[in-house]
Amino acid sequence: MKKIMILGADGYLGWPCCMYFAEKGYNVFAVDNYDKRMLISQNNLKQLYKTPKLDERVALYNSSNDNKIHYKIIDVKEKEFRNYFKEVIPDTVIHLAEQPSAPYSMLGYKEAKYTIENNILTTLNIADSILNHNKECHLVKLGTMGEYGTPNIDIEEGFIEVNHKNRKDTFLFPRQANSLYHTSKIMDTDLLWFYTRSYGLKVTDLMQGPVYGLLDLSDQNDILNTCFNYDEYFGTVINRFILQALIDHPLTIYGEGNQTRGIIHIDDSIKCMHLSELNPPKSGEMNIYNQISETMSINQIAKHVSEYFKIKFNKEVSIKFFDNPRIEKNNHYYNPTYSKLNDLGFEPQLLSLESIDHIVKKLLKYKNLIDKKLFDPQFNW
Ligand code: USQ
Repeated sequence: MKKIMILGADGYLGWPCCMYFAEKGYNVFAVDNYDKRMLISQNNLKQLYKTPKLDERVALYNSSNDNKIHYKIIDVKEKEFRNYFKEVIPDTVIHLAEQPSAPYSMLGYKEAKYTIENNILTTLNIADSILNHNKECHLVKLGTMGEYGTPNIDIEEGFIEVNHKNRKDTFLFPRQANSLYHTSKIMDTDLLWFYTRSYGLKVTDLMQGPVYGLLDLSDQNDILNTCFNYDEYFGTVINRFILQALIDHPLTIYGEGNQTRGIIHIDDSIKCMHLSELNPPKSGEMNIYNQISETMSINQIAKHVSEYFKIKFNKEVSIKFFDNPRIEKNNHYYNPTYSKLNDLGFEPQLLSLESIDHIVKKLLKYKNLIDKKLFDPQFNW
């Protein structure tokens, strides 16, 4: 059995990833240190429903599945991680153990420092553990489309060939992000590119857009659902809009709503990680994939959500435009290339009435738990 270590296993993507890879017959080693739970409680936020901690989830999962998940509660940037890596010697590491919120990283120096330290030092510790204990290990690292920002040229998949004064070379595509969180991801990419070209590591860096939805594993018990954030820090735009519409709260569009992003359903996100796992680069090469299913402006997302609620519930969804609390371009060119995962067999599901319906059906029973105080943005950066 192939050994896969999933870091950040208690998170929105991490836990479904553990179940998915276990179902596919991998030997799964789940790692987390509960930092995300700590950040949520420290900032008086909450998730839509409570989820059992990783140790309980693993016990629950293992009680009804033959392929058992292993787990360890440790901090990926510390020495215990290196020891665990040495003990397991994984074939693949999926690195999701980062502070994932752009607004959180911009709150102040403490939050910026936490984000930069956590995100860079986890990545460094993983790269160095691979280098010292199993150079054949494939690192699949979650990056973000936000690393590129919104340049006024087409965005390539990771690299660009530059022709300068009659000489040519290939470089990482220019990156210029809008938050310190996104900037920490740029630093990760640089660090991993260094390890790849200098020491021959095998790295896949996934430039993912905002994710939405809940994973659909056929026999998944509700208690094994992934966590669901909808606050202004840890909730992503589509998940927030769906919950807002469910309780007749206006959709919170920041700025004019013309900012455009690449989006992806959580099922697709995990399928792409699997495809990446199955197609490691050669030693010394770095695969960079733009992991999105389609691009859409925030206004278009709001339109899809509104149309769904009109058709299914005969509800008029209202919209409230806020002065953008973020520093980001409101109107911009956006044309990313995203074909490499499709070449590997990825068939994206798009945001549609059906996909929204699927999410709404899963979340409807939690409607009374939605706290509308978490919707309007309170923090400007
Ligand atoms: N937005 C609204 N209204 C809201 C929330 C967001 O208009 O209520 C807008 C934001 O201004 C932004 C866009 O929606 O332009 C996306 O915001 P988001 O909160 O959904 O996503 P973001 O902060 O960019 O970060 C999320 C994840 C992060 C991941 C990133 C991918 O939290 O971990 O890396 O999506 S990307 O956006 O491509 O960089």
